[in-house]
Amino acid sequence: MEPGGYTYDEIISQPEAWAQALEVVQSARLSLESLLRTGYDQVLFTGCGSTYYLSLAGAALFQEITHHTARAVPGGELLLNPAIVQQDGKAFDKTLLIAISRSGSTTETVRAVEQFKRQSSSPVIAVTNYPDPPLARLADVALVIDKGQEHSVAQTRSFASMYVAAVSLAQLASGDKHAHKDMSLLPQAGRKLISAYQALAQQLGENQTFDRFYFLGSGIRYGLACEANLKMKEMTLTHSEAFHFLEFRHGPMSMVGESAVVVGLVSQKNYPQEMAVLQEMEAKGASLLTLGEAGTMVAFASGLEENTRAVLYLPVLQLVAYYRSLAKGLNPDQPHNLTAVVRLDL
Ligand code: F1P
Repeated sequence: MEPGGYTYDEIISQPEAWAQALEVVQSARLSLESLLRTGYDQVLFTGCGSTYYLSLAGAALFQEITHHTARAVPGGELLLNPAIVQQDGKAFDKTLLIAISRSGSTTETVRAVEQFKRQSSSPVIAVTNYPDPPLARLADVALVIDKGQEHSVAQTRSFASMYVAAVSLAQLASGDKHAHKDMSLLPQAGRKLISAYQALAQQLGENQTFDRFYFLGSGIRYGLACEANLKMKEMTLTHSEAFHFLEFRHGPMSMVGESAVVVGLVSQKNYPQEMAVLQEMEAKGASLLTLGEAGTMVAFASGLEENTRAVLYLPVLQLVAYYRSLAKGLNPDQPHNLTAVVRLDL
């Protein structure tokens, strides 16, 4: 396979994996609903690397639409510092754990779930792309999206498929019966988006005058900004960082100049405030890439709700990192220093 061949195929084919994610949640609906009815005080999302960022995005969305307390914690922190997420000193009596892992084998995530199950009889839902490894077997309900499986180390199709499953799960928990119909329009919106903006992603990705990227995202989009940032780091070895929109003014914008790209994962809800930050950065010399439903350089025009369509921020940003990686003579299929799964002797 030529350098980047796997990564390109995985990015372009991801709408099929989104569709399977929706089917998987639908077919597990009854068992999920009975777990969601068990009555819990908090939902904990956990994962590592990309799947920790997925946990950040999933927890924010879950809390916003169900009004239940939902938090994200890295697998390694849940394992080594569980007290930071335990309630009133009790173990996890009234906690629902949602463990996310492409491989289902990452040591910290698996060990953290094993420890959680030793400490409480609370339920565990796994979201993964591989059915056999430990995680799926440890869970009360395992949501397995095998079309998200990848050869590449950096997660693209896998992440997006698990994210769509997490959104669908949150919609189920909110009791919103209509959301599934809306979400079934996502794969087509994704295919349309990729063909409409692939050239723009290539043009930006291949522009070597840029040496730093900042990804701004707030609310349910912050975790996605962190993931887009990790793609840029993993695939292109570029200095990059993710921030909440308004946080960027409080110091980090000191780094902005002609060689910077500021990427905005713009919402409809706070469009004026978010665009104001981006316009200020453009005045300081930065180049912009704005993504959102409308009034942005990449416009989804999906007609979907804000909470339903956020996966649409990912494909173009994955492609920007892919094209930049190739332009720098790197191989996005095999990022420097990385392996597909981190296995530790803990
Ligand atoms: C987690 C992870 C990935 C990262 C790299 C190493 O894997 O940290 O997020 O990109 O591939 O592993 P997983 O638990 O989601 O399989």
